[in-house]
Amino acid sequence: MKRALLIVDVQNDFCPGGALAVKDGDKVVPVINGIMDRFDLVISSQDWHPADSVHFEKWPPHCISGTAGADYHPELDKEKIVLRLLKGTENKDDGYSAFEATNASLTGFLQEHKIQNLYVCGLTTDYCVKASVMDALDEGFHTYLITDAVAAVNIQPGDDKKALQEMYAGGSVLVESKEIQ
Ligand code: VGL
Ligand code: ZN
Repeated sequence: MKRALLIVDVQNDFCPGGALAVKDGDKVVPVINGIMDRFDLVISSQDWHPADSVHFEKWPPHCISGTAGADYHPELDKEKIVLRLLKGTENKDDGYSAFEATNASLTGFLQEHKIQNLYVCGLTTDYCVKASVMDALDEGFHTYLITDAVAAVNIQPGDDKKALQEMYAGGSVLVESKEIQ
């Protein structure tokens, strides 16, 4: 069975020094770079907000389209990324899930490429990674969450563990990067 890697929001604003930095956000980068070769194809998503989004009533402004904060982390290996999904692009749109991208259909793309297994990693465990995993399950994909290739916002301590539990209860498989052969 063919498998794809979905890299969620590995962007400067979610990494140390960024506008919505999460602890150890940058630590996912070498892990992700190290596993890309094990997949039939690699897809990324980016949070890509307009400057005046309702999203910023809940969050400090971050990942504004076209800014340096919205760029991928500079060390992320971009060569293998064949589809770049942009989400949260409208003023009234949180766009947490990569399946809500407005420039392409992730479901359509995966179906076209006969991908049944989707492995998800990136930022952030408790928002965009979780939303993407839950949508992938709803769309009928065999869905895997790579536990050592994610980092969380953790507004409340333990939000990361709760998110992992929700993804597991929803039917996703929790794997470590070293288990992916
Ligand atoms: C995200 C909070 C706000 C994420 C995006 O990428 O997980 N979190 N916008
Ligand atoms: Zn956002």
